Amino acid sequence: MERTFAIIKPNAFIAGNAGKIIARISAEGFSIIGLKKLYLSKREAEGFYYVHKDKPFFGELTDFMSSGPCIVMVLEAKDAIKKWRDLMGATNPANAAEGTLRREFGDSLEANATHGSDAPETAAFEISYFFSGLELLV
Ligand code: RTP
Ligand code: MG
Repeated sequence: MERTFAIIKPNAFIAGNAGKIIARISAEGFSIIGLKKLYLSKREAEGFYYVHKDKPFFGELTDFMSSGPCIVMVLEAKDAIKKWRDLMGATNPANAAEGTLRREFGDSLEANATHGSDAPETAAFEISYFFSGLELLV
């Protein structure tokens, strides 16, 4: 079993789609190990996305991520990192396959409904950024 870190981004939360996304996560066979609603500050969003700090979209990305509530989650499954990225679909909703979350709930490249870790090391950093060990007891 593997764990990954997931976010339901502000556009999906504000549109009222968080429940549908969580239902899909369960239907696809993930265990939800941790879950909470947060309203990130600009500073907190910058800390989370520090790997992108030199990218041209960093300012807009962190403005968007601090523009409304998010749901942050720890998901567990076999090959959870890849399984969750496959369920999300391509980064740009315009390129995401039919049946993926970003195709269904994404509004734009930035407001693409969900986030997922891209490797075991980033999953470990991202989980620990938002959750303590005590919050992840099973
Ligand atoms: P994520 O980290 O959110 O799961 O998405 P990802 O791996 O598919 O994409 P990544 O390259 O890590 O980019 C992080 C988020 O930044 C926004 N983005 N904007 N304007 C742009 O060119 C651009 N490129 C990426 C997206 O919202 C992406 O999810
Ligand atoms: Mg990424």
